[in-house]
Amino acid sequence: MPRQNGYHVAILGATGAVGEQMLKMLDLVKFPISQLTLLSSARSSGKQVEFQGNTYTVQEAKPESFEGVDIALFSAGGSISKQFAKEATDRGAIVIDNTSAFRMDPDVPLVVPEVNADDLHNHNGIIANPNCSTIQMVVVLEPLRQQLGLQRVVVSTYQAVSGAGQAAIDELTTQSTQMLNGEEPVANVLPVKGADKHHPIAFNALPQIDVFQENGFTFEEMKMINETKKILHLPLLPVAATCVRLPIVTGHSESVTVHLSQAATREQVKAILEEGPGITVQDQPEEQVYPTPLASVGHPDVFVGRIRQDMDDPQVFHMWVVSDNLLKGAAYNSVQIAQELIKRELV
Ligand code: NAP
Ligand code: 3JN
Repeated sequence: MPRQNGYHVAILGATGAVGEQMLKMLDLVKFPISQLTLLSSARSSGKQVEFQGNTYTVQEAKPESFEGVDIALFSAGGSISKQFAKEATDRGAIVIDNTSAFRMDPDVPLVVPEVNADDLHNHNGIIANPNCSTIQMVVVLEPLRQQLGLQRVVVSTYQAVSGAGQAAIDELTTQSTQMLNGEEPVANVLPVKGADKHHPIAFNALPQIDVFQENGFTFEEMKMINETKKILHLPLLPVAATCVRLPIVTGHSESVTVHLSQAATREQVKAILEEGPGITVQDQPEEQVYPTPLASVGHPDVFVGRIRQDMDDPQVFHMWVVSDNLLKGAAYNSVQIAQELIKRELV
């Protein structure tokens, strides 16, 4: 039975781009909250945050901060998750972690509720929320996997700067003004915080998200490849990804090419996607109806359009997949996981 008086929820990283949206999503779904604890670094400690008519004071995260917490939503970066996850679970909290710290750990379920909610039953205190680019793609792949089978996936992403946090949003704004004023853009954050060299993102496209691996793929690309296989329970599925950052504030877009296990028609694929949970099909190209990142902002769904059969292979389909990276890609997916835990009496 869900608890009548609700749950003690903590947000670690409450003052960040994702943390802010977590609060909005908890409010949107009317999450049953008995107590709310907002945590950050010492920098934001003491900051006041409004939620559902009450004012909360953000506190610096400490191990004791998780005393009595039922559900801890983590979104402060991988090293902070590693520092605090055990502190939280030892105190009885279930951690829903938005970072890559535990995603590929075989003991940690990696969950997109529309795809693999049953994996939640295997949790040992920590549940991982996948990378935003992975989430919106697997929501679309799963109904195709179920009905037509998957043989291969090739994706190119067009990612917004909010995926790289508040500092990247600020950098795009500042650089855009600088360039429109004819000044030299100052780059400090992208493509990777703390790198030796930075590139301007304003009026640009950066074919690097996160750090390069020895195989020439970036870590973001490897996250998409490895996480997709884990979530779909298809360890041998060939997946190739190219991840690109664009000067868009919010809304990730993806050009996805899916090789199905059998031939299908465009109408069949469209009908399957229209029935898919969490998907909104926007596909009337003759009327200029297709998803765009700007229109996706503030909506929890994954949008799909431009569905086309390949010119040479009737088993291959191309499509355009868009979602608000801070919502379904991060905050909303985490809150959905928390709702599923309650529904399945796992908390
Ligand atoms: P952000 O805007 O930079 O916010 C970072 C948050 O973490 C702030 O609340 C910050 O608090 C807090 N923080 C930083 N250092 C901390 C520390 N030592 N102890 C406690 N809190 C600390 O970043 P964001 O975009 O919200 O992303 C945060 C993390 O979420 C990322 O690093 C990533 O791991 C994950 N993320 C996941 C996805 C996804 O694809 N699912 C998407 C985006 C982000 P202060 O205000 O005190 O600095
Ligand atoms: O860049 C994006 O659009 C998504 C970025 C997500 C991100 C940013 C910093 C660290 C992650 C993530 O969730 O994969 C991480 C991380 O935890 O590795």
